[in-house]
Amino acid sequence: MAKRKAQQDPAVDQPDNDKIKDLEQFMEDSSGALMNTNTGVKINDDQNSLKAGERGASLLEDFILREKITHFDHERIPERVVHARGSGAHGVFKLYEPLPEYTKAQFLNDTSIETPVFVRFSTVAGSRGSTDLARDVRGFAVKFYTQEGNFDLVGNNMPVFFIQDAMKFPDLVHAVKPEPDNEIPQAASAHDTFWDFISVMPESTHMIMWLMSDRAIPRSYRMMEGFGVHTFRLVNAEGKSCFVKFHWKPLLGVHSVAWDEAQNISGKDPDFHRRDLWDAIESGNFPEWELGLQIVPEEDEFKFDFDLLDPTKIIPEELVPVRRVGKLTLNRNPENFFAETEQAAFHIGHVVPGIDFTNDPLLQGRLFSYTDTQLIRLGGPNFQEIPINRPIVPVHNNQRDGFMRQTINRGKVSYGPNSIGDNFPLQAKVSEGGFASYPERIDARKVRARSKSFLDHFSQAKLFFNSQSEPEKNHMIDAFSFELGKVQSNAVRQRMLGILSLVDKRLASEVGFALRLAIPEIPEQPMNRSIPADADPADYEPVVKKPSVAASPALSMATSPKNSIQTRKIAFIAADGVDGKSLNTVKAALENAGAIVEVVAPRQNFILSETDKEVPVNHSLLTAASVFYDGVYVPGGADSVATIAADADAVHFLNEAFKHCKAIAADSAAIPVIEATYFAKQVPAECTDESVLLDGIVVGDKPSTLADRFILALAQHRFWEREKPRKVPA
Ligand code: HDD
Repeated sequence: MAKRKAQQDPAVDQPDNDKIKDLEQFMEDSSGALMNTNTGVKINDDQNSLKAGERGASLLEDFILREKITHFDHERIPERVVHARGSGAHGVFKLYEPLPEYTKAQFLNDTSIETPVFVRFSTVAGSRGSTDLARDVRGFAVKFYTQEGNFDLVGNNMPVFFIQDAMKFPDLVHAVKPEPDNEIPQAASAHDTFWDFISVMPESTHMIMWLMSDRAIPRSYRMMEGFGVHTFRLVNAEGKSCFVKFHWKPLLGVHSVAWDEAQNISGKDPDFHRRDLWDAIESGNFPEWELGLQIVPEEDEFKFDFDLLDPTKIIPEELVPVRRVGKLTLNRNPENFFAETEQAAFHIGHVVPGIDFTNDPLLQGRLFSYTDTQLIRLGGPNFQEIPINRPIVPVHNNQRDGFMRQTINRGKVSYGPNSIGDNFPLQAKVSEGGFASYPERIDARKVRARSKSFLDHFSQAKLFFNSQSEPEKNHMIDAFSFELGKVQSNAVRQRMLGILSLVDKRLASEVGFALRLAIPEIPEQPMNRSIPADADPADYEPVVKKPSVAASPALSMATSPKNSIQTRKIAFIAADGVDGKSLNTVKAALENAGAIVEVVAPRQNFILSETDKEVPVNHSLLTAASVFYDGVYVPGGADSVATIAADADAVHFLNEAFKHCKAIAADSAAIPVIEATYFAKQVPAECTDESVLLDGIVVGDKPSTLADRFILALAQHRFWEREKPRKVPA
């Protein structure tokens, strides 16, 4: 275990691994050093440029000024065309049990290896400086530095995609990005061009259900699932192949925030997810996911009523269970955002022996796009030599030169075959770990076409909607109403209502109600716009099927385990005169259960308890907001209670926490504070475990019992039933 060498010493040990050791040779640390130029000349004056006299013009001769300004002028590189905003972290992957029957990949067979990883989470549509809490898909890209080379699993937090063929990717991205005439709106899909495109691309219907669900506004990167999306192949040592879908299952469960809350956080802390990930790792709360595999034997390829090659389809977990095979732990923050997170280059084509591709046409197009984009973004073909991208195994081949070449290749030979260099580097036999593509049989005509097996666009959209809890369905109705409400074109709105009516009548009619638009009797046939010029529309007619599985509990976040408050953030609202016991007993109990407690007071720095003890304050009501927390507690103490009850910001804090359906607790002595809130009438007359599970409001005069009940409430995450009256003025 080694501490990071960052200037700001982390609170906990953040372990080394082989990749970290590899990175260390490139690290620079200025502590105790004298300043010098890039050519190593010590700098005597970094304050003044060289001038012809004290008040004279600067001299061209000033190589120190020129070097400094030139470097600065070139500091920026193009942001990623999609997934521009992200955050990364180092970690390790540890396998639970060998999987030789499926794959020969060493990191999926040797349980003694800890494979180093670098993970980058991202939003998709927004620019580098946009908010973390946009309604959007989240990228979940994992680079495994295996002993057989790098394997990148470049996935998302949603298991399907908008389009079936990479040919449409630039169109999709042009539609969702800010509109080109005025570059509005930033990091939002709620605008005409996006919904115009979606309304004429029925294949996007399933993905749109995910995007309008709360999955698009996660509570934390640490509380999201991840998916490889496509069906990949695994290949074992005998050359036998099976199909696989990759999953990441977060050990903290899958949780989201409310949409109103997301918009609020976007203003108050646009770095909310980035900060959350960083802080969790700095404090030793290392985020964890289990790697899950859904394995389909090759002979079962056509067993399903959807095509395994269609990236708009999931394999319901009821049909093929997810087998958890190992654990990913993120245990180290980067030293430098640009060098590591920004320069990390992921590519779906980075595979190792034992993992291979399928003919999913979206996957196939991605195989081209990722290297191509790095060439422009990172400036040339040597981006693999950037420290974060280098494999932990040495690289030997005959590729040479190019911008910014780092490697000094010895000798005369840079070609093969050769005799001067004894034919080195030699090709590796398969038995020596050489990669050989899976020899899939292909016997086909060259065509531009879409398989008929890809034309069922609605049944899994229905499956997703039907699998949601009532509050989740309501949130989706609200999300569609919001997004289409921001659309100006009634024709686009109407076409979307037509599509929604093919998914669920209630969904369509409630969104139609909000838009005050009727659902078209016969939905316009949008496919007409998204077929080739000479195609027969009948060949592209969507197939309307009943889902083979009626509902899949795994698709609902409501089924996520609710037994832990690990890393949840709780605000204690207090002022001078706080009852120390009421504060400290509950604080200790919550911290003992793994939560993080912060004291929020009218002013910064500290408050005085009833017995004049200083209690540290983390935030004032000015710098904190209820949306940064998972729950709120108001301790007793007559003076504190009187101050808080009379403080409009404190009362707003509680009202807003109530509006966002969070657990709220108060010492019985703090009832005057609750009475000042909007929800005073909803506090149960008698507080029991049952009432707490129903309402999420805890009141009590015994701090230890109160703490137990508060923990029970916090573990539920949210009490969405409260949304029904929708009358909270926060
Ligand atoms: Fe992509 C970045 C995930 C389809 C082209 N993509 C990118 C990242 C993620 C994904 C997580 C960010 C990686 C990072 O953190 O650096 N992309 C997906 C998923 C897809 C998908 C899950 C569908 C299943 N992507 C997709 C298609 C294309 C691209 C069809 C093009 C044909 N994606 C790119 C890109 C990016 C990218 C332009 C931008 C920056 C980069 O690659 O490095 O090449």
